[in-house]
Amino acid sequence: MANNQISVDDSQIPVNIAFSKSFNVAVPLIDRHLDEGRGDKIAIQGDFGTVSYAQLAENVNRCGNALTSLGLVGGDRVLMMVKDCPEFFYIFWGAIKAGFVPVPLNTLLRAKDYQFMIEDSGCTAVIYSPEYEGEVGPALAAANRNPDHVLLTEGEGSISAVMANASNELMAVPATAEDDCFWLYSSGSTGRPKGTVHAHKDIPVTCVHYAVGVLGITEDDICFSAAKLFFAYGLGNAMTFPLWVGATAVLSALPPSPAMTFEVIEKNKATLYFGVPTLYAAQLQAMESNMPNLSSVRACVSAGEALPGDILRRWTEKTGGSILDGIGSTEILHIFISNAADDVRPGASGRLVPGYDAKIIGEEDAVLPQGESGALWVKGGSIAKYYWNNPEKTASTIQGEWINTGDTYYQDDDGYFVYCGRNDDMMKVGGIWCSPFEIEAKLIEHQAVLEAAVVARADDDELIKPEAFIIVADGAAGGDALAGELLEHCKDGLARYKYPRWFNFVDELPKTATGKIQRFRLRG
Ligand code: 3UK
Repeated sequence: MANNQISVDDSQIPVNIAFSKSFNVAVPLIDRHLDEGRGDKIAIQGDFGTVSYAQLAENVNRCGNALTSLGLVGGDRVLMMVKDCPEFFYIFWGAIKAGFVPVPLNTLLRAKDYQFMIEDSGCTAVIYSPEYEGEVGPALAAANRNPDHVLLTEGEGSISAVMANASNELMAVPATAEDDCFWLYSSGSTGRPKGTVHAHKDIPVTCVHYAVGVLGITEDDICFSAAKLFFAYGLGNAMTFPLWVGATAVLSALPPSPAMTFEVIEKNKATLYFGVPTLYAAQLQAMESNMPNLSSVRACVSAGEALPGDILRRWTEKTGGSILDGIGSTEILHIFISNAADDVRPGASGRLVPGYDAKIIGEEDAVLPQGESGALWVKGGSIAKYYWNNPEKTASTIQGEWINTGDTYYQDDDGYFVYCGRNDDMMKVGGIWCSPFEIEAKLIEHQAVLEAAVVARADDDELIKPEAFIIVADGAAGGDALAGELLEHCKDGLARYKYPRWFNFVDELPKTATGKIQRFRLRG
């Protein structure tokens, strides 16, 4: 292979990957395509037009040089609050190629969240799309440290302006496959989000194991992900996977909706489509009045939360196609248990993706026999190295080659893995983490609320949403009026998917002797 950076042992594809001693992942994912004659091929397309592999490589070099010219040094973190657009690619890969560590952040977050990440990461640079000024500006103003460089993605003084004056040539900074490469923040049930540190090699490992091994991705594919690039899911779907094989990524900065996804798929003739269960449910509903032409799509993928068997059944009825549900995580970077085109089990996450290993653990660390449910631990080459600034969490989650997913699973008689829920109180809403503690804290801010508990409840489509149980303060009255007020209160201060969908006013909340709310007793 060009650049002699990575070789795949083809006797054991897709399991064993050997990395050369010096390995900067920007070389096989960006530069290799020029050596392989793909310069004129479209790497990225969308409303902004097209970007060829040659243009991509040039802009990555310009961006790497621009960051260096600002004075960044090796290992410096570059926080990114960037919408899905070509600049996301330039900044992410420019940073990696020049020896810096990009940290894409969820663009749906609020100022408080960004403030924490600016402080926690010790970042040198913050780069953001102008759309997010309303949350990023106050976060920067409130933070207890000032990153040296704060730049917009476009306009005067932006990273694009610095890039315009930078050289379009750059040699990749030497690195090893195991070196820190990029971070993603992952949310926990209590406390703060955790900077999840990934190595250079983790990207090719997910590409080989899942994208090639399960999806059979080739350079003829056109990849469209409704999940944005800042999620590990979207980052693979619409960036690293197509860049691995020289395929085309389709980007849209619009919020995902049935209309938007149908239009993008039809217009771009997407061949691989990546969604989340809530969106598949909404698409099914929209199909009642407007049936899209999905004939270009050869595989639909779902991840982020469990895909209810009924949604899959209705999707097949309506479209004639299937949906491949698979479970992935930020820590393992992408999908490690999945259904496959020729092997779909509705209501199950599927089988191990070749290259990964799993065990289900019960009391006292015993490995449980097939059929019994317990904690799912996974082993594989793409697992995060550690959590930034958080040795305790690293030690309890990552043990040797194994990582605790935090999920409860069992393996059925036929070997399929079946999801049973989280081992903590966290919930996924539309595929995005939601902490009950965060919503409770917001509710308690309201003067009419004495105590609050938030739990996960399944809606009519078997999809999880937050439900609130409230004890009102003296002098306040529960009811529709207060519920409406609390709804606005939550929408005002929390990321927009985090508000409770149901409010219950109660006289007491179930608690342990030590006063801990027993959320499991509130679940319906
Ligand atoms: C849950 C699922 C049942 C599960 C992700 C694809 O979701 C991703 O990463 P996150 O870190 O969350 C991980 C957790 O989400 N989950 C994800 N997929 C499924 N539960 N069925 C599923 N199919 O609790 C897991 O531990 O946000 C998904 C690729 C990369 C990813 N990072």
